[in-house]
Amino acid sequence: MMGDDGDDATGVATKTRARTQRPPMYKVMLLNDDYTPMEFVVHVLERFFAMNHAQAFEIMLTVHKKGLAVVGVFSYEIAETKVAQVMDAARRQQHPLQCTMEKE
Ligand code: TYC
Repeated sequence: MMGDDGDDATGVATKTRARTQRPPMYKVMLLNDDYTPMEFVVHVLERFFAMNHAQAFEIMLTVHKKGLAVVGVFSYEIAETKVAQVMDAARRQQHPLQCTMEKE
C-alpha cells in the first residue's frame, strides 16, 4: 500500500514520520525614541523581563544606538502580556516608549 513507509508507485520505499509541532514563538522588541528616559527603559527591562541591572542597561543602550532590539522570545500569550505591561507602564508615566511583537 502507498503512504507511510510503503513502496510508492516507483517501487522506492519511502518513510514519513510525524514530527512534533512546536508552537510559534514571538520576538518582543523595544523601539528607540528621543524622549523616554534611559532609567525608565532600564527599569522596565528589569521589572518585566527579569534582567539584572547590567543586562538591562546593555539592552537599553543597544536600543538607543541601533533603534531597536529583541528583548525576549515568548509564546504568543506571554509576548502579548509583556507588550501590554510595557505599553501600560509607559503610558502611565507619559513616555512615548514603544514595544512590539513579531512572529519569529
Ligand atoms: N533614546 C532615549 C534617550 O536618549 C533612551 C531610550 C532607550 C528610549 C531605549 C527608548 O527603547 C528605548 N533618552
